Amino acid sequence: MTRFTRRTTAFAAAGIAAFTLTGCGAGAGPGAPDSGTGAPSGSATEDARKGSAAEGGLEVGGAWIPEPANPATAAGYLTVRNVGDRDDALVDAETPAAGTTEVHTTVTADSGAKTMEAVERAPVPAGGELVLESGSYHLMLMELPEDLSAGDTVALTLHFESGTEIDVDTPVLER
Ligand SMILES: [Cu+2]
Repeated sequence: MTRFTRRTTAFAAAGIAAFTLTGCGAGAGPGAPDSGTGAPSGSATEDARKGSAAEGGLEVGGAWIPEPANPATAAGYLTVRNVGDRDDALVDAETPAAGTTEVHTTVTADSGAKTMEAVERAPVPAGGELVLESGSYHLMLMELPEDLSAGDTVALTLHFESGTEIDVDTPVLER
């Protein structure tokens, strides 16, 4: 709990706006004409390049990282399908490609401004799915030791509340 609070504070100090515009894609809209429009469906070619893996009743698909506009941070998007009969939740993620990886959600303030917050769990209900995408839950990769470019592959490990761990090779793709 302490760690969570401290991270939230750190975001405020570092400037949430910068992350919002460059890290998450949460600010996609009129000012970002190149992002978002085809994201939910994507092309068949692009989908084939995305990462997938399965373990313990959980299936991960459509894993990808948009090539970061800001070299300091990157977002990770994927879908987790729970084909088991037990509720689960994504609680953590890690990769050698980032010093810190967090599970974030996107919140809309009364003003309409979108910011993001670290969460301790993102639910994956039995028979349901968790979608990590721009403007919603997503992974936040921070403190990148090296720049990520389209064509790179990131070894991502997802940790679930049930104890299940899933490794998924996640490609960096152009936005
Ligand atoms: Cu984020």
